[in-house]
Amino acid sequence: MIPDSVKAELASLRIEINEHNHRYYVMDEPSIPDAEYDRLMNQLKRLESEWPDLVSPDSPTQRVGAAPIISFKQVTHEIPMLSLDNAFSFEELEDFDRRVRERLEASESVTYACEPKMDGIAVSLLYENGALVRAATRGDGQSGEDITHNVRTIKSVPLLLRGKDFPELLEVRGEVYMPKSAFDRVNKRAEAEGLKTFVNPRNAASGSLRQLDPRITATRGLDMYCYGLGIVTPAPFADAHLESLNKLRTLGFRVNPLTESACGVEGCHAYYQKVMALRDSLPYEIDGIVFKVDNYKKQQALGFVSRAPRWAIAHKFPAQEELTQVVDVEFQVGRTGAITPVARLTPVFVGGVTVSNATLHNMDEIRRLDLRIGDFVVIRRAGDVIPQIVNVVKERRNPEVKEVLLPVRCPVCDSAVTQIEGEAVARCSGGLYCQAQRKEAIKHFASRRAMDIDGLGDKIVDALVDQGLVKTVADLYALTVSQIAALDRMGQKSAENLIGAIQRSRQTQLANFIYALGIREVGEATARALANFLKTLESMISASVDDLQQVPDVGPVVASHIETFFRQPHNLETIEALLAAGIVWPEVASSDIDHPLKGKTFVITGTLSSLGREEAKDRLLKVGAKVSGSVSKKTDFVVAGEAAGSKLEKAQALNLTIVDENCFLKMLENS
Ligand code: JCF
Repeated sequence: MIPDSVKAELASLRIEINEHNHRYYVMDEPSIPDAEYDRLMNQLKRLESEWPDLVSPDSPTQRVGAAPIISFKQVTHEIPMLSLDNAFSFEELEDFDRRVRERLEASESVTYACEPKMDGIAVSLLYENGALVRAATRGDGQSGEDITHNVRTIKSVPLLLRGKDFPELLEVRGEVYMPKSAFDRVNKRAEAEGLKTFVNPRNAASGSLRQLDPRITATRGLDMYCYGLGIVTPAPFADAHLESLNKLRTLGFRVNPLTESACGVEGCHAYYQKVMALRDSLPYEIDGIVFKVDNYKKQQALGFVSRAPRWAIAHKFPAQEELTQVVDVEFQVGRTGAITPVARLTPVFVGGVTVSNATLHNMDEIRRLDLRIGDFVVIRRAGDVIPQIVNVVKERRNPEVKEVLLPVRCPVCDSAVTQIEGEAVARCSGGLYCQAQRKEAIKHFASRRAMDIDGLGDKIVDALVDQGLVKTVADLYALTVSQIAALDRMGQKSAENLIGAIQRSRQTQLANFIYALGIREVGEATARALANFLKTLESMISASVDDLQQVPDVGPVVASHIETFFRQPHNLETIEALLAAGIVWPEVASSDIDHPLKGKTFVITGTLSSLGREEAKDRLLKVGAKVSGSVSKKTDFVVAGEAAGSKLEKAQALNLTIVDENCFLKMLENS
């Protein structure tokens, strides 16, 4: 006999935990500390292990995944699960709206429900008397696979409906998806374990739902947004779509908060633009917008054509993935001699631009992809990130494909290519003898945050090196106006300006000079630390690896790069020539007081009115702070200027400290 007190405690614990789950996973508003939640959960687990007969599939303890199943059962959808017609342009959307109005004989604008189109897997959830009894994939629309065991592990899917006001039989449909953060985590783990990675979050969601063992699914961080109904008994549930979604919210379902109504095709178009601008900052992938005629009577009047309703359409965004062919793989030589394979592609329009090259990073990446020249590949460009090759379409490989081989000699200077055991990158051993490395070294030397030689662009550096006018960075200071004026597309005036900029660059700072030398792994922050700590160039040149490691942030690897650099006679000769050319810097102040912002990481977003972004960055680096381009949990402060955009939103989402310009200036002064 089970005591009533146990039954009562179990019931009350389950209700309480379900409530916290709902607040946390559906509403995004945690109501109690994690520790308290864990105590409730542990108490429930303890009772259930004492009274195993009382474990029910609705219990919140069952989310971690029950025992594996043997195979998937087929289920028939009482009401078919439809797909959506697509529109690929505003014109096609207008055509859709015109057809709707004609069929409805509507004289006024139609009210549409708008929502992001999730890039996931359509799933049906069936509730009997408020309890989840079945979850199924869409399949072919008529019948799909029973995936109840896996869907139970998705924390935001209610196992029991909230409240009492629900129909006896209720089928809710929606999209199960993998958030971008979960996708990154899952793939990182797969890579670390030497397993196959997923190509995109959609495939990852699909693969995770099609597991026989729900304990695996439970680790995949899946989530779900609900967007519609299937069978409902007794009907009706509501009079209109948006009203239904609101009712679903009260029953405990997650509905996309960006869902809203729009008036006519103009309203739809504005919504499309708005969400497209948000696309990259959303924590999940979407591939368009779904528009639905809101009113159910009107939906009914419009009916269906074959597999899709006439009352809904998906307006697709430009694709972020496309198929193209690798026509060649070439090797580029960087400033430090790193040899990087670059795929030359048949040009393809993807993510809003035409892409004809994609970096392959290194030979390991080529092996990982198993890529051959001539292969068809999926390339992906999301937001403003550089295009990536996601995978090779092996099915389309023809026998003529060629293997990619690492060149044994540098494609630019013919020096030997070396690869250190255990390192992914191969390098040209030519050093500054290699024209490619020389060009990159000069471009780096002249760059804004190094010697800041305004007007010495890539094309001019290429020409100066190709014509033999400049062999080392010191040669820049011997250039004459007439030599530069003689270059292609260079006028007298711009030649004079460039010579002026070169001369002006002789007044510099020790930190800029050290950074400009282009020592491996000595970035701006390290250069500044070296300057502040060692004070003079001489002490840096004579420092041992041990001395160098006394400098903050300098570890054994960087220290040995620095030492090696100063042991090369040609580097010392170049430095001597630079000093002889008149490069000077003020003595480094000996008062090295700690600024309160030292070591803090900043992200600057939007426009600042009283100082440029570069200047703001300079001033932060001077006090020992770090400046990053992207917002993350590690960011200490986000400086938000005028018209700050997605970075500000992300900072708000992460609950970071956000400061305005005034506050930022005060922080800088406060030393
Ligand atoms: O987000 C989606 N992928 C999505 C798919 C959203 C919807 O509102 C849908 C859908 C497929 C069919 N609605 C229907 C009727």
